[in-house]
Amino acid sequence: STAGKNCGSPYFITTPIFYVNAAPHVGHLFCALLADAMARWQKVKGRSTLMATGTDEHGLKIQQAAANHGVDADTFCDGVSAKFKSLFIEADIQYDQFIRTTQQGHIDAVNSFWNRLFSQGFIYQGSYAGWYSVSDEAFLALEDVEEQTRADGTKLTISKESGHPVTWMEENNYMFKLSHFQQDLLHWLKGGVIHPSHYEADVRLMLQQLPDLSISRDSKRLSWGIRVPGDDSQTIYVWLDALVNYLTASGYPHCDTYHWPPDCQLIGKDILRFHAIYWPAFLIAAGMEPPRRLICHSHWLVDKVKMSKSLGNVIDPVEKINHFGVDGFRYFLLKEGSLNSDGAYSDSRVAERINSDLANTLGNLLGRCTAPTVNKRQELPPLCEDDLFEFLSIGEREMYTLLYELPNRVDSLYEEFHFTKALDQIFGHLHWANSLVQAHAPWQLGKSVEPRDQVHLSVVLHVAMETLRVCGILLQPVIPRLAERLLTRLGVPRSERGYQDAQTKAVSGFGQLGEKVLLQKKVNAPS
Ligand code: ME8
Repeated sequence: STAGKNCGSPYFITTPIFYVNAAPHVGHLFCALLADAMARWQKVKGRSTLMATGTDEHGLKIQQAAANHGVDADTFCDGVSAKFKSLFIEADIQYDQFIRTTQQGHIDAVNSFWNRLFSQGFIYQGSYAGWYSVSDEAFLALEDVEEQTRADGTKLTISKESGHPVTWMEENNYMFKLSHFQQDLLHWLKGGVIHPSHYEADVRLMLQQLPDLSISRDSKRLSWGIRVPGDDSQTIYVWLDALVNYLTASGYPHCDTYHWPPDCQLIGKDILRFHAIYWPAFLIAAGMEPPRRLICHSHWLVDKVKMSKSLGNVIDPVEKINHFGVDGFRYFLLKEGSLNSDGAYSDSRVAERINSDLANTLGNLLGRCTAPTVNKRQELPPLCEDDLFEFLSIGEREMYTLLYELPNRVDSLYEEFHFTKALDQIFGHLHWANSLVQAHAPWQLGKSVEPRDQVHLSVVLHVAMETLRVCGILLQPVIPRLAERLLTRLGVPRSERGYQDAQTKAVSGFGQLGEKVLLQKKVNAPS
């Protein structure tokens, strides 16, 4: 386990900053949720965190979106950025920094970073001719585009990767000596920084052709952005501007002690090239360390195509949270979303997961162990180890012992963002505890006046409630409100909800149970 290491420096984790061309959808929430759950897990392990997110507000894509809405870019960005913030509040995303690329602190960081690249000799004036995708804000090589014939017979050139239309551009602008960094990037990759590792092969392929990169546009075409320091006629390429947000979040350039590099940068697989090539190359050029880990996740699909703002096939996360509840929706996304394969979104799947896991398995178990008819003294009954041998089978005793190793197993999985597998492990124990209760029928034992039956009852309740306590601690990053209600009902003090508490037996019990709660009510898919 990594608990307790690096207590001094915060765990620094970032999400991409999201374009404000349209309101947030489930894909954006998913990425922020992965970061939030990881940051919360670090806190459970006793480490402080710096979790940064934000909005990407400059560039042609936003300039055009504002124009289409008939409002000025400032007003437009304020409106959509606020929607991301309020989604994060609704979804209990606890960020420490929310960077907007239009804020002065970020503009200062970009200026300083540009000057640093320039003074190191990695920026020169040149000319660029090639394809550009406004939707991806990306330059594309000839082999990355193809011609498409539309239904009406007209022809259109599109990006092979994203399918978005591209336009030809020819301009004088500033170039970055990207070609210079092939060896440095290969060296960085050798450290196994890209997770899951199969994405590394994609990066190596991209590295085979590494032309210099245009990093500015004529201000007459791109006016919505940060001007090149000392040359107002050119505006900084939006990806250079946007990537620097991670430095802004760290305190750069004002603070001498900014935290660098990030421990973990989360991205969707759609923006791998920018984060695995341009970004580390910029940093190395500036004499700074590239990120320690780049975690790449897959996409949410709707009817088999990527959920995306430009396609308009998006699921509104605020609407879903209002319907399903915040914890239920968080649980579904972390249980069914993955780094490796695209996830299919469906309302009925969300309802199914909530009902079967949170209401039936978790909620029922709590109800059964805390019902006043069964748990008459409303406490964690004390346990004498010898009684375990008396009343539980070998298999049952083994499973109970494994409970205190569960935190370690879950830690290894959480650390790799394998939330699905970690939740499977946790719910494996909760299922088992339900079947233990079923098999020993405490409601029968509760009716008996025999002392032996009373001891038997204590053993079963103790083991089932310990399972709930340990699982409740481990579930805090995923379903924070529900875990809070569960642990409070169990009478677990706030100061005893950390990683180490989950690894050790509750010796003297939790004292008195808290007030009765309905943990999770059943839900229906919206019709
Ligand atoms: O690319 N499923 O912003 P963006 C899962 N501003 N995740 C998805 C998704 C989907 N269908 N769609 C988007 C940009 N995402 C740039 C980033 S960073 C310096 C600049 C998530 O608004 C995913 O994490 O297009 C993706 O990488 C991110 O949102 C990009 O959002």
